[in-house]
Amino acid sequence: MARFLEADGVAFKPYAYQRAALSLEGLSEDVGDIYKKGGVKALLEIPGVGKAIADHIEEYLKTGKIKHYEDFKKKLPLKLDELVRVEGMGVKKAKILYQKLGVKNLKDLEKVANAHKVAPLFGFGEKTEKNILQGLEFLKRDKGRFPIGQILPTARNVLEKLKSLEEVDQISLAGSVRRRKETIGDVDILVVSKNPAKVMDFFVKLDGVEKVWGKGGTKASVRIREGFDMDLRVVKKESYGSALQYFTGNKDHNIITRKIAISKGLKLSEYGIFKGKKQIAGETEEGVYKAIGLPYIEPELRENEGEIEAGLKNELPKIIGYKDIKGDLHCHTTASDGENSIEEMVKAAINMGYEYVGISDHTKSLGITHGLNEKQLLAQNKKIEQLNSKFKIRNSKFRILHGCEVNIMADGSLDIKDEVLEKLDYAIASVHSNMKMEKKEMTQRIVKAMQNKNVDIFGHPTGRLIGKRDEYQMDFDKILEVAKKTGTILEIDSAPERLDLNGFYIRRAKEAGIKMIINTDAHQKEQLNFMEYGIAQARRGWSEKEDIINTNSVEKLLKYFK
Ligand code: DGT
Ligand code: CA
Ligand code: CA
Ligand code: ZN
Repeated sequence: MARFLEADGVAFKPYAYQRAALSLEGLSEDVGDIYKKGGVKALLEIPGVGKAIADHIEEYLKTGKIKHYEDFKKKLPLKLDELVRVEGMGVKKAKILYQKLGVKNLKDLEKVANAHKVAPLFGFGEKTEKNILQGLEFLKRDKGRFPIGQILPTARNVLEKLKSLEEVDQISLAGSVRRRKETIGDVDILVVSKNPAKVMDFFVKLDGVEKVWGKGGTKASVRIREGFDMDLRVVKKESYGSALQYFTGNKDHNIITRKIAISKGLKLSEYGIFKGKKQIAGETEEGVYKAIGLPYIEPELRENEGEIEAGLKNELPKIIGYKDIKGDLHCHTTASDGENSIEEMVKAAINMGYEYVGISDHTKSLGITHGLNEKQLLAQNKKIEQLNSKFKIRNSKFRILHGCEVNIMADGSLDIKDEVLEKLDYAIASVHSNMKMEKKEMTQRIVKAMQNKNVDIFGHPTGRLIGKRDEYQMDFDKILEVAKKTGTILEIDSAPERLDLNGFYIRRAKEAGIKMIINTDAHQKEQLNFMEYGIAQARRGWSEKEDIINTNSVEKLLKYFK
């Protein structure tokens, strides 16, 4: 709806629909259940959902359709969702390409761009055409994989449903989801049951299953409504550990563990570890690793990136735990493009069990987010001071920190004056514009920002958007060197489409002795829950608690800032 309204040039409404969509995505409860319990009135309590949108939701839940939306689709028969996935292709461009060249989908777009028909159009040009072709290339490369943030909630949902079955004795996610890889091909689930047939039947008939690719005695594979596949395997109790080890992977990790078993005169398979015909391990994963002389290896480390060698030498890191984080320092509020007030974000942070939260709205040069100027930042600072004094009066140790997400301009300067940044507890500096600079220029730009004594954190350092936009060109080694020299903290942004830094870069940063912070970049209170995705990347990057500064108390945390 947001896209169609935008294509029609309607003001404000597209934004309202987008906010509502974000809000619905972030719900922990199914919107159908909310409606069943409380009707339209309950829908209206969802942040960002007003009367018109609530009515649309009701219409959809009742009829499976929204007439307004169907009308739009008839008027503009485009695969808009698909087309706007191409970086640089907005809704308005898509509409023009449809009207002038009849472009309806990605295939058409590729055809006209290759035929050089896009550049001559008014408002397009050579550069846009080139960007479109690049964007199309990118999409092809990423085909068929989903960001983990899109997968994990649904996978857990299915897991819960299966768990409710009496016939399910043990259950776990396996495969790349269990390893918390940033993108997932398909979801693997492993079950122990004495009645596999019953579990299989239940699985293929789950609400949301659209296609059954196959169903055998102990294995079934389905496509679900969200567009991805799920594999379910049922094993016997005595094989659960070895099957879990096998189906968690990754493949290369498995190949090495098998080789080690062979070198010890053993055979490792998904059924267990065998000495001749006798099974000596396999009921638990710990037992499997132990039998081949290894300590337990956390799933996030199982990528054959040195974890087996480290395990053999007993030098595996003690990676950060999912409960080690004490606060979130990248939070947007209604002051810029966030969905919730400071008070609401604070309340949600307290509910997460945090000791502190940092408010970091966008700054002025990012117009579309209503970024704050100096005056507004100072006013916000006052407000936060007042809120903090209330905590003190109530004898609460909870603390609100005040920062901002300041823009790094093309020349490396910041869009907020130093004398104002100085007054805040911290500043995150991020690149949000001019992302197609040459490597040398971009590196210089970031280096200059990190050298500013008011820049404490470098936000979402590589700028990539999963499946949408490549990282910008920069010399990461140089960035690490300057981060070290200037004491700049690198951010691990947990937003599922960012995961930036990712495990690969995190490990390099750790090895360079750089401290990091895991933030969510939340634009609404529910998104504080993204934290686990960032922690997962930190774990995949071999980070320990000491590497991540927001595992500390607020006093110690503040010492890391310049
Ligand atoms: P994905 O689904 O592409 O995100 O990645 P995975 O790792 O979940 O891969 P998937 O679903 O094809 O297989 C699940 C696990 O099963 C995989 O991590 C390791 C194991 N596996 C699959 N094929 C093989 C194989 O040919 N050899 C060995 N040793 N293990 C395999
Ligand atoms: Ca998989
Ligand atoms: Ca699979
Ligand atoms: Zn940002």
